[in-house]
Amino acid sequence: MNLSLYVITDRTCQGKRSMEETAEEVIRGGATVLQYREKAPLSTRILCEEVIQLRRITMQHRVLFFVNDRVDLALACGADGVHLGDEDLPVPIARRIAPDLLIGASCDSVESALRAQEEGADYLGVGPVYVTATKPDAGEAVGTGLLAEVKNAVTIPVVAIGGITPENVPEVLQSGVDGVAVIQAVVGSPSPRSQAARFRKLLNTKSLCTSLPRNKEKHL
Ligand code: TZP
Ligand code: MG
Repeated sequence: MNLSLYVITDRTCQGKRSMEETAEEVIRGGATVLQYREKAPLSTRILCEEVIQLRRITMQHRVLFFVNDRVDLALACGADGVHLGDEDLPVPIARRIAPDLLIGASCDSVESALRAQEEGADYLGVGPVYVTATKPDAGEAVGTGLLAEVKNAVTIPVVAIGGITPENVPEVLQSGVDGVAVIQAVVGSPSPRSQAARFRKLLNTKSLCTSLPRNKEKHL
């Protein structure tokens, strides 16, 4: 499972590009995961149509596709996984509903990381590492020190998130994380494709591949 360049969609950052075009661009640039994240109050029908489109694109390019917050939508489109935070379904309940989905959990401390691992999460999103304007309620920046602490405390893959740019990627990678999750620096860039390629180059993805548990091997 290659979580190294984990790009998250954001309608408010993508400018004039459509969601589908943005997805194609970032994947062509080298994203290894696409996550659909939508915070606007759109109908479930619209969200469903969008995730189906993005699932089709990610299938074509053989990259992982995760849906933020919504287990129902992840199942509806046949996504590889779902990413859950504190306000979403608890990991054990999501696991019961969707035993074959990969489940990611958001964490901001060693305690919450250990709890999520114990509850059965397949990977962790830790942050915000740096100050970010993209998620106003993200809380205080945790810094790269916490990334290293979490990485040392857990055995599942860890993805850093929040304010990550090509400039700070080297510092983030020093913590030993398995990948970086990015919105603004890729989706909000004038050229999402070349910006993704720039990240990809800095990430040296071979060394960041993590093996999957046996029952999840159908996911790349
Ligand atoms: N969760 C923690 S920070 C964040 C999310 C979704 C936003 C990341 O966006 P950006 O633009 O890469 O800082
Ligand atoms: Mg959430």
